[in-house]
Amino acid sequence: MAERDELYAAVVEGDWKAAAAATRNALAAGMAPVAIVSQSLVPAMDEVGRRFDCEEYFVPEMLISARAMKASMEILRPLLAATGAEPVGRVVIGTVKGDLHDIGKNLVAAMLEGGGFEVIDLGADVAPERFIQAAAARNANLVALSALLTVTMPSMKTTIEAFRAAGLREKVKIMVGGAPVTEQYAQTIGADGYGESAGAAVVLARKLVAG
Ligand code: B12
Repeated sequence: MAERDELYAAVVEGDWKAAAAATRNALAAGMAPVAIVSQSLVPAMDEVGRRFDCEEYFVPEMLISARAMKASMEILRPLLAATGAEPVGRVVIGTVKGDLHDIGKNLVAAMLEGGGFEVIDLGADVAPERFIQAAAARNANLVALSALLTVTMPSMKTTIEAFRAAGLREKVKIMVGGAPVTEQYAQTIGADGYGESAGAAVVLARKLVAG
């Protein structure tokens, strides 16, 4: 579909104005907000990641693509949230303490919103106490932790332990992800699940809240 290609190209090229315009065009053409996220934004950022891996793109290109994705998300977010239906679950999400990477976390948050979850996004560099405070205050049933650095992966473990110490571990399911994180690591630190992509995060989140 033309609108989809237009947005995909704008994000890959890092043109935030074109991304915003393409998003509006896609909506005007009747595309559902969630389809715009899953069919254009996520594949576009996957492509950006692929170009990065083969050294066609470097950090600046990655950042301008992320900015274009954000410009689109700013238009989509209120629409994703306003579907009117009771949320599937309430999730507190953040990148763990010491870690400033938030591009992947933002994609996961967007996909969860698109998947019908109420998302409380705490941003990046989030201390365990903030996760606990937000989960308790908002009565969340899911916590999603992101880490992109091997040195901040232990912050995931610290955060899970802090939930246990606060007596809240049984109240929430905790899922983890981020490029260096593995299924095995998730099990080692006592997480309830691991997802390797934003799409996988939604499938996992649904499974976790279902029981
Ligand atoms: C962009 C980037 C930055 C940007 C971040 C900007 C931002 N706002 O996020 C900036 C320039 C700030 C940065 C800084 C640093 N970075 Co950096 N950065 C990257 C880079 C190039 C891309 C990361 C990214 O956004 N990927 C794209 C997204 C879409 O993918 P993703 O994050 O993996 O997320 C997907 C999945 O993992 C999953 N997912 C993610 N989170 C979650 C959570 C849950 C719950 C689930 C289920 C799934 C899930 O879903 C996402 C979408 O599908 C990577 C290299 C790479 N190829 O990964 C290095 C990289 C992560 N950085 C690295 C380093 C070393 C640093 C610095 C220490 C550099 C320095 N010396 O200053 C600093 C650290 C700053 C800090 N304290 O955090 C290393 C980490 C090495 C390691 N193994 O620890 C990498 C791997 C580069 C490298 N090859 O050396 N970085």
